[in-house]
Amino acid sequence: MPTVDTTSKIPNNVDLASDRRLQRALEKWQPGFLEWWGDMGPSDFSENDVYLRTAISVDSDGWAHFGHVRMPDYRWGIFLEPRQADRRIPFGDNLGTPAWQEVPGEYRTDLRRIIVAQADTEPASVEQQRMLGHTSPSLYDMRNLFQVNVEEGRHLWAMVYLLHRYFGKDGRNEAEGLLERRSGNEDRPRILGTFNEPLSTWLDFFMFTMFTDRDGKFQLLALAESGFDPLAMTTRFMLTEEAHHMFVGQTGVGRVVQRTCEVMLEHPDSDPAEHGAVPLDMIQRYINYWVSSSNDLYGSEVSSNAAKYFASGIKGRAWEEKRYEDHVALEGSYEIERVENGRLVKEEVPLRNAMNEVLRSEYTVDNQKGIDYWNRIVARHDLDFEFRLPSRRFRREIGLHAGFHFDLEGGLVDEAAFENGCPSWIPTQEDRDHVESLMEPCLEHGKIAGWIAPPAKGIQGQPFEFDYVRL
Ligand code: BYC
Ligand code: FE
Ligand code: FE
Repeated sequence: MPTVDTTSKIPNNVDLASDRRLQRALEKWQPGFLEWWGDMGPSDFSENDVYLRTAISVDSDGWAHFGHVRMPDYRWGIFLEPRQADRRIPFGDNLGTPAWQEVPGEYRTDLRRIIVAQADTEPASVEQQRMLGHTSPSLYDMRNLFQVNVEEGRHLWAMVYLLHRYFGKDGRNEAEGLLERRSGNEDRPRILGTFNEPLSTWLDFFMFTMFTDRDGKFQLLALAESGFDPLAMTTRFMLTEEAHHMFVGQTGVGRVVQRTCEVMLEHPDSDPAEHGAVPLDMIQRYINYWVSSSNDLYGSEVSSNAAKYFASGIKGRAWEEKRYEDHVALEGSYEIERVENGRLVKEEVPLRNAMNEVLRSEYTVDNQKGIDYWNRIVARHDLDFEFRLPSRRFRREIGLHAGFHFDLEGGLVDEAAFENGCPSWIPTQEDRDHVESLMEPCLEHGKIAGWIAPPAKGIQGQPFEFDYVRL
């Protein structure tokens, strides 16, 4: 792997300087990116110094540099994990053959489609989050928001590099398209559903980084196994950055729960909402909303696309090499449930066709750990409440369960019962109004808004009072 070049216009460890054409093409894309960042990135705060980590190498220790920078000066770069010598395709029909260093013609369309879908989510999330800086509950949180934003910008760079380097003119066109679509726009929306939903409060932001960035984790884990080596190497490095995004979500929600518990103990006889906290059942409704939306991001339970991706070696399972023995997956089946004649029936489907559901199952296990973490916070306060994950069938718009109605436990219900249940299952307008009413910025050093507890510790050994953002 060439050494890391942090001084050129586009920092990289892919020896960009040796490929003048590619370098020029990316340098031509760069102003468009910066213009997009100016228009659609964090609203305001572009003149403020923010305590950010910047990727400067791919060594497992010391890959990041921490320091105050203005966001527009962030060094967005291209970093791939070092290539493993003699890497082989770890699954599918091409199992054991040398990993591809260039795109095989027969898989070109599928690979491009996957890379574009992945790429599209990155700027989409930045667009969704662009107004949140104005209502930050603390400087610490504001810094975390901006950290997530600049890194999603870098993930866009990671995918655009692949498009430019490996997909010729089509790839360059797709790279342009990524700067043209807009989250929530009627005429040119982002590709996947969740990435068009508004993120109007910090509670939504924490839920999103907990549950939607976690879809990112699992999709990236599946792509990190890819037989297309450059995709595997770039997603592996993206995963190291992703961990912090999910930390922001899990601890963010945890701190909201913590604060609510404190308020409940202080005022045992009244509604915590009256004291500026978010009631636990309201938090549960936000969980139900974002989990169900994010569940759709895995696609249909039975998918010939997924089977094809697995067969060709483009997209594997999470931890494919480490976790599984049978990497061909032609034998064996996977049990799914589907509605037939008005009731749920179990059905065995060929394993390859169920790969979306296999990934969604892993995701659900990971989600449950977050739920358990929040429940431990409640239990520490001796309060009687338990958070639960909604059923995977709840509120689905993609896949086998779309078009039917299910309750939180996954029981089939009719439309009337569903409509009846919704006010206690997903945030109501009153819930949203309440949470929105709490979104008063708190931007003094060492201070925090009343609806959330301070973090257990600061960033990179700094205290909570640190000047994470210089206003
Ligand atoms: N919304 O066979 P099916 C992240 C479409 S997040 C709208 O079931 P397939 C991040 C699908 O495209 C990770 N449409 O699906 C997080 C197909 O359309 P066409 C993002 C949807 O292809 C936070 C049709 O429905 N990465 O990184 O097996 C912040 C039926 O297709 C949706 C990836 O997703 C939806 N939710 O699987 C920042 C990885 N779901 O072709 C970043 C790349 C499905 O019939 N993507 N459809 O028109 C993929 O691997 C696959 O495209 C999917 C879908 C898993 C998304
Ligand atoms: Fe990302
Ligand atoms: Fe992320």
